[in-house]
Amino acid sequence: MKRILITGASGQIGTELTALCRKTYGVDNVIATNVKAGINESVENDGIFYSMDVRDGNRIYELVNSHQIDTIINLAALLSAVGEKNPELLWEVNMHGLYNCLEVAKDTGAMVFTPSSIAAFGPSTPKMQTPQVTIQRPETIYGVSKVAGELLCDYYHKKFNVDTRGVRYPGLVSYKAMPGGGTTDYAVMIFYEALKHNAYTCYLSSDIKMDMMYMPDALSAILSLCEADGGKLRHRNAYNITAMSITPDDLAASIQKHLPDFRLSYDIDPIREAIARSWPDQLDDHFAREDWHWAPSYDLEAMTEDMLHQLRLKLG
Ligand code: NAD
Ligand code: AKB
Repeated sequence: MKRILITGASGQIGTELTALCRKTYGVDNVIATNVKAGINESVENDGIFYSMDVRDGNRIYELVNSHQIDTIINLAALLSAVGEKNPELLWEVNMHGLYNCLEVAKDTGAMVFTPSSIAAFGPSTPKMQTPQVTIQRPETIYGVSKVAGELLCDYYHKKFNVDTRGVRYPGLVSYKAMPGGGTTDYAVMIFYEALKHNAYTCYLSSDIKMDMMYMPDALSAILSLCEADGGKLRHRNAYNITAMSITPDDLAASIQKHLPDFRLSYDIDPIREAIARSWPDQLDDHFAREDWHWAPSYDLEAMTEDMLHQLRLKLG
């Protein structure tokens, strides 16, 4: 049975991953941590939880050691939009946090899973069928941290034999926790606003195409990759994965099938618009499909139907 430590457990992914790991591996085998408490009731009260700043390597070591952790899932990070407002803090959290996890793993033998992102690509990357190995010259501090993180994980794997694993996530859509300040957040907000006001004003242009994924697929990717036979992994960091490639207009049309009066308007934010335009339209994820049987369950229509259903229950 795995013994897992999750950093950044109170965030959009961590909220749901913590619950799934507790269910899959047992409540006592999952240690949830976040920079501070008081953010997320279920993460903090339904199992073991500690305050832990990923910038504090000694604290990570202490918890990994005292709980005999064999898998560190490092989710603590600042995302693309908030990162542009505070690049220094982003570098501290995203890079030093990852470095600390890798150092602890080097000393203890733990596996490290850390997500990269479509943000690891930039305007000179091929936009369609973006290859697994290609040009990576991002223009955000978040993207720079993701490329550096991918390389650092490769280095620790080759040099110190640390079992590093990762995926390049697209924008993630979910209903349990709010997104943490990224460029793709519109794809979550649109559902809340559709149900509350039958209208949404999008900060990206109608034609901006990006990869997206529904949270259940994102979570199953983590568990599948962490359970996969390491000998079969041709890429340590990080596998391209995607579930759909959509524009705000595509998402609105899908919502209109359930809410015919829903209206989408636009008020462009030039910063997030520029970031989104610099990212790929559609990733090629065949290495993930071949190496560890990646296959998403939700397309746009299935995601829309479930999001609206779940949010109706949540919002009452
Ligand atoms: P999030 O912003 O929702 O959650 C991040 C968590 O980290 C928050 O709970 C925050 O409080 C915590 N945190 C911040 N600073 C910290 C510190 N110093 N020490 C410990 N914890 C700290 O982010 P998320 O969406 O859950 O993303 C998790 C990972 O997945 C990140 O690496 C992100 O880049 C990656 N990712 C997310 C998406 C997405 O659409 N959500 C897409 C691609 C990649
Ligand atoms: C963001 O928009 O910053 C994230 C991501 C795609 O990494 N959702």
